[in-house]
Amino acid sequence: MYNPMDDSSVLFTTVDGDEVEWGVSAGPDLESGGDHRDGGMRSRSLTTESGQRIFQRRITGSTESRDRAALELRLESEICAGLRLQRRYEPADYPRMLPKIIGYAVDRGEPFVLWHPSAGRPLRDVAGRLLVADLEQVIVDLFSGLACLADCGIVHRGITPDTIRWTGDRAVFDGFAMAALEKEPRSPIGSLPWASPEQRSGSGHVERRDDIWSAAVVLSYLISGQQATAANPPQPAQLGPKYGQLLADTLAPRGSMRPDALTVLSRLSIEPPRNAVRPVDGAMAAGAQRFLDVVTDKRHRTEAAPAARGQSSAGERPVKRSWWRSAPPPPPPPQRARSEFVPRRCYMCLDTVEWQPTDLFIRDNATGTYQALPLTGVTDVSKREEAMRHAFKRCPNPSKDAEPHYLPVQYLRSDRPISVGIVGQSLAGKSHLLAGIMREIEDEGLASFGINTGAVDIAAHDQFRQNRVVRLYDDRRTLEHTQASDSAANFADGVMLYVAGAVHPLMFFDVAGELFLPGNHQQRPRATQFLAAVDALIFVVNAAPKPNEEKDTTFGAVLDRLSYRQGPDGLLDVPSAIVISQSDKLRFTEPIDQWIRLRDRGKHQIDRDRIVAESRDGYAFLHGQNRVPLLTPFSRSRRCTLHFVSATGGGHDDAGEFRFGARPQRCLDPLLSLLVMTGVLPGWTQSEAS
Ligand SMILES: Nc1nc2c(ncn2[C@@H]2O[C@H](COP(=O)(O)OP(=O)(O)O)[C@@H](O)[C@H]2O)c(=O)[nH]1
Ligand SMILES: [Mg+2]
Ligand SMILES: [Zn+2]
Repeated sequence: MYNPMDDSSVLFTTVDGDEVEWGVSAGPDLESGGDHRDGGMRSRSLTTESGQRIFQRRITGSTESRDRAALELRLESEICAGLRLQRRYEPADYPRMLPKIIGYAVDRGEPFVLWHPSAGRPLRDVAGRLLVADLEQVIVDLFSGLACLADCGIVHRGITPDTIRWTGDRAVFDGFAMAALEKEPRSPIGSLPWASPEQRSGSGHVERRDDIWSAAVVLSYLISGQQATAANPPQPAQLGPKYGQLLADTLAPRGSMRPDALTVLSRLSIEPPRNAVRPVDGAMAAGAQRFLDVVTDKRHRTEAAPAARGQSSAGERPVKRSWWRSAPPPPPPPQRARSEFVPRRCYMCLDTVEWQPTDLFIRDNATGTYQALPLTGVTDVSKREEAMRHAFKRCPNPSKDAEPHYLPVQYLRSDRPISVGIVGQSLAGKSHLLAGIMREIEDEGLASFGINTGAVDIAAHDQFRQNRVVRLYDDRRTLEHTQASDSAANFADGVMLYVAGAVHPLMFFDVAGELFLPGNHQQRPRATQFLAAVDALIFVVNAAPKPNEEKDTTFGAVLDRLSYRQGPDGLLDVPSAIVISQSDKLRFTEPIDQWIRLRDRGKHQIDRDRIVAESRDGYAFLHGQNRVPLLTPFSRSRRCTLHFVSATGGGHDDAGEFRFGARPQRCLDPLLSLLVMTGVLPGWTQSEAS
C-alpha cells in the first residue's frame, strides 16, 4: 500500500549524509511552469517550525509508473548537481548566484529535493527594461555561474528568462530542474528559442557549451526586449557593436565553435570565479597514480619476457603495449565436418563431454521429464537436423558423481563456449548482477553490438527468468539469498550468442569466493576443475559494504588457483572484470555519480577511452577506501577492466520490495568488455593512438 506523504514533516538526507526530520507546514502545489521550469514534477513551498522557507520539488506517488522512471532519473540529476556544488565549494566560497541544496529523499514513494528558495523575480519581468549597469551585472553573474557549473561538470540545460532571476542588484539561478552531468548522452530537451540545436535533437553528449547558446539567447532578449522565434532567430550583430562582439560566436551552430563561459568573462576583463575543489581529489589522485604504475609495471613485465609473444597459454598473443587492447580474434576454426565438434565441459558436472549422436532425448515440457529420441529410422538429413536442434544428450558424466542430467545438443555442437565465473563473497550482489545482465540482454543491449541471443536450454532459462529476472524487475521484489551451496561453482544460466557467423554459448557460474579460502579442502578438486575451464571472470565488489561484511582475501585465493594459467611474464591469461556492484548506494558520491548515470546503449561501439577512464576511477575508488586486496585481479591478470554497476538503481524497502520499480544500470558493460577481451567482439573503437 502506498501511503501519501505526511505533510507535517519531511524526513530527508542532508548534504553531509545525515538523516533528519523537520516539522513543516506545506503550501499548495505551485502552478506548473511547463516542461522548462519543473520537468513535470510538483513544486511547493514549505515553512519550517522556525519560520524558514524551503522550496521542495517532488514526484508524487500517483505519477504513472511509465513516466516515473524518467522523472526519477531527472530528479536524481538535480540532486547530483546540488550535492556536487555543495561538496566542491567551501561554504564561504559558494557561488552566490547558484542555488543551494538542503537535502533529498530517494528510494521511497515520494522522492524529493529541498532547496533554499531563490530571491527576486524572473528575468522575463524585466526584459528590455534593465539599466545598462544592471544588464552588465546579469552578464557577469550568468557567465560566472556557468563557469562554476562547468568547473563542476554540471550543465544546466534549462537557461531561460524564467529560470534566471533578478534580485534588484544581481542575477541568480533558479534551480536545476533540467541539469545533467557533462558527458551524459543527450536526450532531446528544451525548445526554441532557448535550447541549442543539439539539445533539441538530443544527439551527442551533454557539454558545457550547450548552456552558452541559451545564455546568449536570454541576453539578446534582455537587451532587445524582443523574444526570438524560429522565424526570427537572435542576431548578436543587431545588438550593437559592444554586445554584438561579446556574443558574436555564442550562437555558433556547433558547440565546439562557441566560446566557454571563461572566455566570455575574459572578453569582459572579468576575473574568473574561484575554482571548485573536488573533495575526492586527494585520495583519488593517489589511487589513479597507483593505477598507472600497475599498468606500466604489467607492460614492462610483458616486454621483458619476449618468449611470451606468440605462445601464451590461451593461444593468443599477449598485448605488448596496452592492457586494454583486445586479444586478436582467434584464428578461424579449421574447416570441419559438421560431425566434428570440439569436446567441452558439461556445465553441470564439469566433466568433459564429446559430441556423439547417441543417447539422445527430448524434453516433455508438460512433465519436465526426458524421453528417448529414436533417430535410427530418420534418414532424411534435414529432418534429423530439425529433431536434433531441440534434442538433449544425456551427459555420460564419466566421473559418476552427479544425478542423471541432459545437455542441449546445440550446446555440444556450437563454437567455443565462453564460461564466465561470477566471483564474490556472499551478499556482494552476484545474483542481482546476473539478473541485471539478463534483463539488459532482453532489452536488446547486445543486439546493438550485432549480437543476437537465444536460450541454451529453453526450459532452464525460462525458469531462471521467472525466478530472478521477472521477480526483480516486474514483480519488484529483491531476490532471496541464494542457498548456501557446498559446491564452489554452480551453473546459473546460459545464453547462445550469435555473432559474426559464429555461435557461442555464454555460460554463467556463481562462484562462492569463500569456498576458495585456505581450509576448505573438500572443495579443492571441484573448484580446480571449474577454474581450469573458465574463460573469463567477473569479480564482484560491494560499493558500500557494511562493516565486517567483507573478507577481502577471497579474490587472491581464487587467483592463486589459476596460477598455472599465467604466461611467461607471470600475468594470468584469464580476462577479468572487477564490478563495483550496488553502486546506486553511492550514486550521489563522486566519482560514482558520473559513471552510474551513463546510459549509452545502442551506441554500437565500445569506447576505449571510457573503459580506461572508468577503470582508473574504479581502481582509485577502491584504493581510496583501503580495499587494495580487491584490486588483485587487476594487477595479476593481463587484461582486466573495472566497472561501476547497479542491478537495481536504488534500494528496496524493509519488506524487500522495490515499490516503484528496480532498473539495471550498466550491468552489461563488464560483459561487453569481457566479450572484447575473449575475442568474441571485434574490439574497442578508436585506433590505439596513445
Ligand atoms: N541497492 C542495491 N542493493 C543490491 C544490489 N544488488 C544486490 N543488492 C542487495 O544486496 C544483497 C545481496 O545481493 P545478492 O545478489 O543476493 O548477493 P550474492 O550473495 O552475492 O548473490 C541483497 O539484499 C540485495 O537486495 C544493487 O545493485 N543495489
Ligand atoms: Mg547469490
Ligand atoms: Zn554432466
